[in-house]
Amino acid sequence: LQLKGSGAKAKSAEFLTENYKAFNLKSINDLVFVEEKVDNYGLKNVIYRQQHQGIPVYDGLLKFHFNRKEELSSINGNAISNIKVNVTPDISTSEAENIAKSLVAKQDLNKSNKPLQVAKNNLLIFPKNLVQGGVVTSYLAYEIEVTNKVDVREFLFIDAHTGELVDQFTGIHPIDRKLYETNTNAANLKWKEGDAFPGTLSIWQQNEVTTSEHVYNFFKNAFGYISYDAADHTMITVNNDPTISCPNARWNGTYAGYCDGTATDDVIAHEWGHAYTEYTSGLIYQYQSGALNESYSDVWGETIDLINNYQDEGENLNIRTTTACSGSLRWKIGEDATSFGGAIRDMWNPNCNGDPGRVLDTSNYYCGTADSGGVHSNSGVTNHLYSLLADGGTYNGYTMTGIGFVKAAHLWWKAQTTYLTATSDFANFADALEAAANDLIGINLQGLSTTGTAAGLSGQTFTTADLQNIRNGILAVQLRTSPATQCNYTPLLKPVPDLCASATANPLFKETWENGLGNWTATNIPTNASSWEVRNWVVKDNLPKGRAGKAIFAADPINGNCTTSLQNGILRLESQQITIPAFSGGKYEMAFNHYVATESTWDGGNIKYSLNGGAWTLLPITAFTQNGYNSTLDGTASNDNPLKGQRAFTGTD
Ligand SMILES: [Ca+2]
Ligand SMILES: [Ca+2]
Ligand SMILES: [Ca+2]
Ligand SMILES: [Ca+2]
Ligand SMILES: [Zn+2]
Repeated sequence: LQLKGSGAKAKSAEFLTENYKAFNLKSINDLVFVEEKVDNYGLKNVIYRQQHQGIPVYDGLLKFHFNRKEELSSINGNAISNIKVNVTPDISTSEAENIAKSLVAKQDLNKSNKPLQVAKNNLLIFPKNLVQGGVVTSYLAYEIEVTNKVDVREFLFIDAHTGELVDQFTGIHPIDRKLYETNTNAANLKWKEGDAFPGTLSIWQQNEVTTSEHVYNFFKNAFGYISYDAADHTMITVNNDPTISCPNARWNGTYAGYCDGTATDDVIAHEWGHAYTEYTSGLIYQYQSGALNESYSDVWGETIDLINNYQDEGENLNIRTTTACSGSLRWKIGEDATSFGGAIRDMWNPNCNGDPGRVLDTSNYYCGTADSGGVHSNSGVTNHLYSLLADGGTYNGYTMTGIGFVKAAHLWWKAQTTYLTATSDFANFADALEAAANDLIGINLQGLSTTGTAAGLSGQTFTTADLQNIRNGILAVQLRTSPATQCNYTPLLKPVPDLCASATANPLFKETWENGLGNWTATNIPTNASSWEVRNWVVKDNLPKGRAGKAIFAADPINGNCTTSLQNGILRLESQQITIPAFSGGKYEMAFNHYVATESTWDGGNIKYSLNGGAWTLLPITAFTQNGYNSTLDGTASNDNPLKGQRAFTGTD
């Protein structure tokens, strides 16, 4: 897309003039320019607001993002279609305010008993259910902020025709922590925000409550990112979680759980790090993506440990200049976790715990499938890079000058939030780090703090010299070097010869997806319909590996969990009936291009056929002449995939 306009604002206007219909809008006049601004990293954004007959639409914002060259790189936000409301109110502004105040007065929120007042009142179009999901219905409503300036700050949306409450949410955003013992049953709640601290909490429980706050403050102060979902989610901890095989700790998508004796500040910040990763890059937990996921957790865990002035009494935390494993505890993970019996990983010298310090560290780089493809070992490679860049050092013939924690943390954060995707590997990470460092050149970075007080601007900025440092580090730990040779990996799908001319000239059936779903039938078959998030097959033209044409795609998302939000089921795609003529000789062959990236052995796909209306039967592995099913889906009780135990294409290259 070539935009001719000069500058971000002109380019956005040009884009909208040509493409406003893509947002389901009837007229270009439904969008008004709001502002052009520069973000905290200095990159330009242009914002438009949607209106309906001159009335602004609540959160009807479209945001245009520009890179440093002021090229349009992405657009996000909301455009609400199908607004059908009478825009002349029947209720006056003051009537609506009185309704709002009397509603809040009845809600038992005003603990401080200070007088309620209206701080804001806007007439707007309110799209109800935009946040909750489901069918969005638009209302003409007054948005009224009712506050007592102490402990009440509520946003109410009052229907401007009927005076009914359409929606309400709070504007009070304190950190919200909860601590449970053994499970999240209400009776086992041991501590919640506002309770006396430490009260009767054990040292491990205290660590969990305190470090959760450090984590919350760290991301908020440095990156303006509020709790792990960027929406101030309650941070729930379960101590002594009996469902964990001890000694261990984990983030399960809902809460951080610990065995007794594992909850030290670095381990706790590590577990929360998984939650932040889940909501930002979404790195999957497998092979190098999983190792990166693990490494991000160690990076946040140890950074927070080293700056939080907590659980550090009497420890030698000096910068390390040799590969010695003893002496300084700097860069050790879990050094205070009594049940681990010592540190479980070492970021400065991963070899101290049998983990690789670079990709071609053949005696320590893990190639197998255990531990999700070595996520807790191979994390050593990028852990090592972080420690080398933060503190400086020489390794593998390259010298890095220390850039310190402020720059290192911002570099890792920018890479994770802007560039990494669910399946990024070390080579992608190398690209991400270089791009992120480029983005951050010349920007005054926010300092680091784990307290309730932000550090403020650090005065530290990335320079082109840092970029060279980062490149040296990437070379030192060999991020762009594939482990495929040393690990003897063969690809899931091997290159195959082109089809012969006679096979392509006159096929009995052919599908290119150029006309969408066509005569195919796509269905969701959830095992548990109530928690299943519907995801449909979609025709895509941006295909993996730069392949031309179109394909039909079904996502294998990592949302849900294995207990309360089951996402197991089948995305089924059935062709029309294909009539096969009765040739007297030769054989029938089917060829298809495909790409697979699923959680290896848990999720996957296969082909079933029905002959003359008979039962659906798995196309057997023996029928394939090329690239048959690469594996079998886990058939044990721990796999709740309805296809469990079947041959399938599973995993990813
Ligand atoms: Ca420590
Ligand atoms: Ca500490
Ligand atoms: Ca310590
Ligand atoms: Ca530590
Ligand atoms: Zn972890």
